[in-house]
Amino acid sequence: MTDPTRLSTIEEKVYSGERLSFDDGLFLEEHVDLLTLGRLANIVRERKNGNLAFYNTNIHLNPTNVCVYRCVFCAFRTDLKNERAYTFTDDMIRERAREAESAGATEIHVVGGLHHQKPFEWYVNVVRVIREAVPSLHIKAWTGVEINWFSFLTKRSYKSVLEELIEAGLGSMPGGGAEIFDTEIREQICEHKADSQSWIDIHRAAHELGLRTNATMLYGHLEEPRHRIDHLCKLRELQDDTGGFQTFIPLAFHPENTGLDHLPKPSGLMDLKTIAISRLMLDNFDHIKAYWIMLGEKIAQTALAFGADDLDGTVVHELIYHDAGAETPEGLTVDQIHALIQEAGRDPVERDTLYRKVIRDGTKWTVGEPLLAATV
Ligand code: V47
Ligand code: SF4
Repeated sequence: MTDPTRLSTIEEKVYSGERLSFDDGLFLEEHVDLLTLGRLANIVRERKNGNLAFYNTNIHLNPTNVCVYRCVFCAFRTDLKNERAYTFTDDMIRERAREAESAGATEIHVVGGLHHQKPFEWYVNVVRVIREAVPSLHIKAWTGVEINWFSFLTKRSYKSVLEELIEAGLGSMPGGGAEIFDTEIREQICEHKADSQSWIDIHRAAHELGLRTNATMLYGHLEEPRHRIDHLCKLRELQDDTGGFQTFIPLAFHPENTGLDHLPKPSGLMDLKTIAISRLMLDNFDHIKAYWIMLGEKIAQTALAFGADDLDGTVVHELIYHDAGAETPEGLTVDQIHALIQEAGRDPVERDTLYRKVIRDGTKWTVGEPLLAATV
């Protein structure tokens, strides 16, 4: 049963902008109903971002699905010799970048598998080819897991690998690969890939080089509430040190075609609860993203009242979740995104990767000043 005194202490903290503890987070997970969570998260969401709801016009590129790792939650990866295996050529990469340009995209989001036979130079080249084909496109590429792999391949430091990628045109890093930081759960779902400390060290190194990055958390598989709260506290600690994270994206697990396909998909209630608790715990993150591709348009739209202020974008050519059974369309148009946001009573703002307002004039676009979230 909910302890009313405990809840009112937490409410007081939220009203006054005081940080919630690990135990507060666990209490919210285990004892507080969804509508109370939503009401509290909405206070923080509106304090930071008012009535704005952001989206981004972007395109995805997953240049290969061949991967040396075998994360049990992944339906995207394949073996080198499998008939599903593919690897993009330079021409295919160029074509995708030009397609992004003609669709008016401001960002290309690049992640993929860790190919058994491709050296670090191949990954640098992916960035360089995009940069040369369409210099105006912001390249958000390679997760912490990929940077860890590059460092392993080259025997060079994270910093040195990142510097070379920045030189080739890397603009920021996506938040993938964080999964769940708890060691026991991580060993069960992705035993061999970068461990939690490496993921954290890589994002720290990126922030120190001036790169902005995102952070994610994969939920709804084997983890328990305490693992989710632990994950959020660790991200909050790093953000205290560097301030380099832009957005947090809770990723709902899609079991279809994975080694965990006996598990049910997280419920809508769990999706909204996780968004709300993330908003409440991550007091030093400006933005919480409801990634509509994974949540579906209906939950993503509702999430705008439960702590989220961003829907990601008009995401086309997304494979990772569609391979794992996502039934959402591969892309939404700007009109569709606007309609979703406006129906939720929010004001749509197109942002670029670095949260600057995008100003469009026919087929041309420029960016304005950064849309700064209020600090609590
Ligand atoms: O790290 C893989 C997840 C992530 C499944 O930074 C799965 O803006 C659910 O991080 N069910 C990669 N999730 C994608 C990612 C991302 C997505 C959108 C925006 C941003 C951003 C980052 O996808 C992986 C893993 O956690 N994933 N398989 C699955 N079956
Ligand atoms: Fe490979 Fe990434 Fe899939 Fe893990 S989640 S198997 S690292 S593609």
